Amino acid sequence: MARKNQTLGEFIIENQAEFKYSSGELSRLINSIRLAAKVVNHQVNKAGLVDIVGAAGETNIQGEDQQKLDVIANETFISTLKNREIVCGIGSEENDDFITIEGHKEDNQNKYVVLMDPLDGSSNIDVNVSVGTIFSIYRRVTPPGTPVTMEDFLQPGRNQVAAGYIIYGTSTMLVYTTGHGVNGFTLNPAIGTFYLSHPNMQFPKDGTIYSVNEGNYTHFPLGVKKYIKYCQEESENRPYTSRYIGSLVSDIHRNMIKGGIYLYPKSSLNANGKLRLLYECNPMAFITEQAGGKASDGYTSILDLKPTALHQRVPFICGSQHMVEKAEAFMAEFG
Ligand code: P6P
Repeated sequence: MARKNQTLGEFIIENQAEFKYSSGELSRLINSIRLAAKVVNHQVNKAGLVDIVGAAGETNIQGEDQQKLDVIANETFISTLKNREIVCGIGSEENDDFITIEGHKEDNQNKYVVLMDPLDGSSNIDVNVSVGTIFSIYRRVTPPGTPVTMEDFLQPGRNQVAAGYIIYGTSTMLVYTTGHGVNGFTLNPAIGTFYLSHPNMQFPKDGTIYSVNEGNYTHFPLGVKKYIKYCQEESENRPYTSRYIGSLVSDIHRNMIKGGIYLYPKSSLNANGKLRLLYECNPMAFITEQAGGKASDGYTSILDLKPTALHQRVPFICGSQHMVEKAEAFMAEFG
């Protein structure tokens, strides 16, 4: 039961019975993410003041310049998760391969793998636009005590036991689900405590906001072009409002509160779209569905896709159920 202004710690304890595995494990998992989120929040908030903004000089597997905060966020979450004796492996946007965590005990009985985008939207950092962390949690499928394998990471999104995001915006929020609805917690930075501010978040079934990078319009499939024109034409509650921050967490968080649709479709420039299935689309799809919304690649539910590679990309359409269904109808008819 969610009570307004409950702390995240109280909420986890009062709701851990819902978690079908050992209650203490969930608490330790979410608590480690909570701690890392506070550390990263502090770094993000001071980015403009200290020379940690701007490219770290490296590039990640995506071939994107690694911003210094990307590196800091990645290292913060990895070290925090390693020290909790519960995670046996981590997959991150910033690491080419997955990380195996041996654990301090002889027989590593750690049962969870975490996939994450430690700082999504990082290109926005040096222009002071909100960014986010996205995480996805699975139980390993290979036997505890043996080295974690790629099979433990390439699970369909339907298998997630928890997923969430942290949005470092005008306030810092942690939003997550363990399969029993979605709850949002806002950080009081003065005392470093997350308070339940958005209990039982629900995606409105309809909305009037569409989020897509229209600069790619000419490269989109015909069905996507037709849907965008549908959003723009005068009729009943249209034209819709176009809102695109260029930060996945921010765009979807806003749409979940106000109603709306986010699209990153395939195009002649990106045959599979841009977003990564394992640590962007799956966790955001789990949250979206738990909040009553819909998420697909235009044809198949994101959560039903069978992953084939750690960093694979998929087309992503996510948001208010009726808006996603309308976009899917155009794509079914026109491709
Ligand atoms: P584009 C950020 O790089 C990101 O992964 C998402 O956060 C965001 O929605 C999208 O890419 C923006 O991509 O091509 O429109 O700049």
